[in-house]
Amino acid sequence: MAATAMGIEEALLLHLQSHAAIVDSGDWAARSSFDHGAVMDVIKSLQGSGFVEAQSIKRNSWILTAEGESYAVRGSPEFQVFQAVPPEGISRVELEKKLEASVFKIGTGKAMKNKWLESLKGGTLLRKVQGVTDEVKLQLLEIRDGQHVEVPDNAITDLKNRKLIESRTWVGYSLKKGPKYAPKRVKPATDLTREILQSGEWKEREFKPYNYKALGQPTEGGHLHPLLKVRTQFRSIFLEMGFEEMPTNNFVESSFWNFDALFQPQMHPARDSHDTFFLKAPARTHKLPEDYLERVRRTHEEGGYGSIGYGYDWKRDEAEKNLLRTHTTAVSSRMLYKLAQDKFVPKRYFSIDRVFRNEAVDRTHLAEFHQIEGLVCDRGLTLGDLIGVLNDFFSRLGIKKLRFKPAYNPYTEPSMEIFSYHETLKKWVEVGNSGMFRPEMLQPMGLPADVSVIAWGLSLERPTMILYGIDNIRDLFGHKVDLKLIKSNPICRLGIH
Ligand code: FB9
Repeated sequence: MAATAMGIEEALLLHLQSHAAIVDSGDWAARSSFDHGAVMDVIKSLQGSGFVEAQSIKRNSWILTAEGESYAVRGSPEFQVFQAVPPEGISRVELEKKLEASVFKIGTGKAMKNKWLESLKGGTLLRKVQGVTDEVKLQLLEIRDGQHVEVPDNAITDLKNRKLIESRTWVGYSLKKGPKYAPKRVKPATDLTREILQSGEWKEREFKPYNYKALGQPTEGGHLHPLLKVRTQFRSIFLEMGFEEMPTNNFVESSFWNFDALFQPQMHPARDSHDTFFLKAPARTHKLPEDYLERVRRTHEEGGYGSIGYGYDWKRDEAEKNLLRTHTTAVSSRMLYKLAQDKFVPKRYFSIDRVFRNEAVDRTHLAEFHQIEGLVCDRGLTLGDLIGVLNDFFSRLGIKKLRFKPAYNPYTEPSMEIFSYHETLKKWVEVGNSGMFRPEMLQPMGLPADVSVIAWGLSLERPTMILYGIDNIRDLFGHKVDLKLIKSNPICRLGIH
């Protein structure tokens, strides 16, 4: 009978009113036909509020396995076999037909061992005794009815080895009145309500003590994605270094600003759809600064500003093709062109935003990532200035030791890959790329001849993966992001190694 906790509590407190103790909660529950599990919960709660004092008692008991249950009902396999052997004997084949496979197999073996049956030549089975008692079934029934004390230990061992029974540790309580015992428990009030005040009940009512250490309701707040946390840190480093953020709110760009303005030739492999996402609609852009475009054409075709150019036939319609920008350097070209339109002032610019490359997806590459780019535009800047600003920038990331490896970019000469020794990974990690923008890029824009621009770039995903110990970029981006990581991850400070 499913009794409520309240019913059990009252019965239990009432019982203790007239009895010094309840020695065994299991027996008491059985006698009071309460579910022992429910009784245990009530005892725990009464113990919690001092109404009872309870000691846990353990008892090892045996319960029947499913196989044991079936034999307790239908008899042990050896007994079933014996029953199935007629006094005149029976062939194994015939006998097998009469019994379940497992019963036949186990039972025959056991019956032979018990010298209940004998096997004649030719395989006929014959009874060796008139009748047998199915001790095993009786023992199983004893155990099932909790009377395992009646079953001799060797029989218990035998039943256990035959996986017909398995041990169970039964846990119960022995309990007596507690310091706060009362025949009826009035739940202490948790709130000083208007009713309790008006009724004056507050005078005698017990109040639940305030748990000042109680943790408030967890307030579900928003969480910054690790990428955005690291972006915030890169932003503050750039701003502290006096850089201004470039507007990057245009994923769609023209080939002109993404490639041509950067003196990247129209036959460069990066400019075909294997590497770049071109747009079907709007497929082309027509708003390009005509005079500047002509200078770009001439520079690609025949050079100038000390350059021989590429000497190929530059096509306007190639430059008009729209694409998803492959680097935020496209934004840098727009900003440098704008800078060249007014009276020159030195500038420090940075950008952190998405770029798109039609690349094979693998552990560290997706078709899009966030590029971080910095550039310094001033008169007479040298490679030394670039190395200087790189050391300053990366030192603020906690990356002290840098090494530079000559590299190639269509829009910078000289160019350098940047490496830093990663203490925990115990190896040199490529942490970015850099260079000095070519005069073939800067001069057509109209920047003064003595102005040079040093620039560098890296990704946001790589440092975030390293900082958060994320091995696969797919765990960082998209629907597979592990929200727990987002919710639980601490702010991993850049610069702290
Ligand atoms: O981010 C990269 N590596 C990196 C950066 C920081 C970092 O921090 C750790 C906490 C300590 C760890 C690793 N890389 C650039 C290097 C490699 O991962 C590289 O394999 C992958 N690169 C991306 C491009 O992949 C095709 C990272 C991405 C990248 C590469 C170059 C640029 C920007 C992003 C650039 C540039 C540039 C050059 C000259 C002038 C202007 C811009």
